[in-house]
Amino acid sequence: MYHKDTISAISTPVATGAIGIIRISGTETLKIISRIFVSNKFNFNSPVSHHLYYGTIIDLDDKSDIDSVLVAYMKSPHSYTGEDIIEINCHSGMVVLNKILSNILKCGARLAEPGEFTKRAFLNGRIDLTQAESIIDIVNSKTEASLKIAAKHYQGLLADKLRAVKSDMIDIRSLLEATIDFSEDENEIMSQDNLLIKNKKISDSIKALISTYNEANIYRSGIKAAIIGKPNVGKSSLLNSILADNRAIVTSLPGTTRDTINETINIKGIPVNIIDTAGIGHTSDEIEKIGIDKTLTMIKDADILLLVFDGSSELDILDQNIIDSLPDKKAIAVINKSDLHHILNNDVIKSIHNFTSVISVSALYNQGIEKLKSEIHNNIIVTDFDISNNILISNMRHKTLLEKTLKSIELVQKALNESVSPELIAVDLQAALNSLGEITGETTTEDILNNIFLRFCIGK
Ligand SMILES: Nc1nc2c(ncn2[C@@H]2O[C@H](COP(=O)(O)OP(=O)(O)OP(=O)(O)O)[C@@H](O)[C@H]2O)c(=O)[nH]1
Ligand SMILES: [Mg+2]
Repeated sequence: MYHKDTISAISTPVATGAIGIIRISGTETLKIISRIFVSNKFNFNSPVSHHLYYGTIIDLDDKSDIDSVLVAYMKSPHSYTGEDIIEINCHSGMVVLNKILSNILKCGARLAEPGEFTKRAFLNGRIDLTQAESIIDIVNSKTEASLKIAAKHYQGLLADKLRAVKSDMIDIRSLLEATIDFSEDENEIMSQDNLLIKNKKISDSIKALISTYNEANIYRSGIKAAIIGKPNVGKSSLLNSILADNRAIVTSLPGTTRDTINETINIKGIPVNIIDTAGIGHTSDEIEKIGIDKTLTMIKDADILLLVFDGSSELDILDQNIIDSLPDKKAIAVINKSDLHHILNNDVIKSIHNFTSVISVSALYNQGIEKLKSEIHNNIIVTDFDISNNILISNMRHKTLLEKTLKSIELVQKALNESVSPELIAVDLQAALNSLGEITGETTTEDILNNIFLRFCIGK
């Protein structure tokens, strides 16, 4: 339900900073600001929209000054929410922000729920649901690539694409209706072919979008790469070398790393969480045993494994045991210590397990690290979509609904091929239209909408 009351919230982090912003949105916005804002230029009855006004926010009770501020007014419907909006730019500090907000609330505004400004923008038709969801992705973007994907959604390009698909579906519906009305029409066979072609075009477009999900989601959510291996092969040194930072303790003693250590880096646009783990081996040490248990969990959770070997020594039973227990997932063999005399045979490593690649590095001298990063990227990104020129699907909700739409469209295809009655085909077509509409928010239920907007922060 859309309660048209006036809402307010602090839209910037409640912390010390140069500027903090408090938003007010709703029909009472001007009435509220007129009670606490003193300014020479601001005409409280009809201020100029999209202008900044300098003045002072005063305390409602004792009329004392709270802060010198700049107030921006955005008149309905040309505002973020589509309602009258005031944004107060004040000095940022916990006390000042909260004091201004509490005065606004005293004047009759209600504290906004998380995402409520954006929800109103959606409910007032300023943006569709894919645009609203993209805002969370923009805020959470970890790399430029994920930002690019989200920014395109915010521009409404995904919604445009879905609208085009919808328009083709509506064409089919019209043709079906015509067939129902004029079933004796001699052009019936012609239109049947036409329908099949149009329907195929729809399913191709949906399939193309779905096919981008895995990679787009990798750019959005990132991947986990676990560095594993027996003790002392140089796992922590490798982590430090990849991060170009002395993050993990390195010693010449086996069993140095007890707990997992992880840091996220950007590898060609992918946020990769690199996890250093305790070496897997025989130990009677209680702490080391717990560390090894954690390593085994990390192996399960990781998207890709970097199995490190010491290239300056023979493969031994500890290495072999780890290889034997590798789960069925992507694993790169990293032959470390390439600066020392090479003893381990890389061809043997290649032959004993289906590694995606075998790379020689020297973690100590930072050699082969760029090649290893490229290899991680190549193993994760298979198609390498052109992010700048394509609309990619990175949201699970969108993917699930596209798959649902596709199922209905395939039923339409089957029914058309079997010359089922147009009335029945129309039922599957309507199901497809409904699923598609759920993505953009046209047919989304209130519960789902609430769930989506609750993921926003307060003030957004
Ligand atoms: N020469 C040489 N020594 C290395 C290289 N990488 C690591 N080392 C040395 O190998 C020893 C063990 O390194 P670590 O990085 O602590 O090894 P680890 O696999 O994390 O060991 P644990 O945490 O005990 O399992 C240290 O003395 C490192 O300096 C390398 O590329 N070349
Ligand atoms: Mg270590």
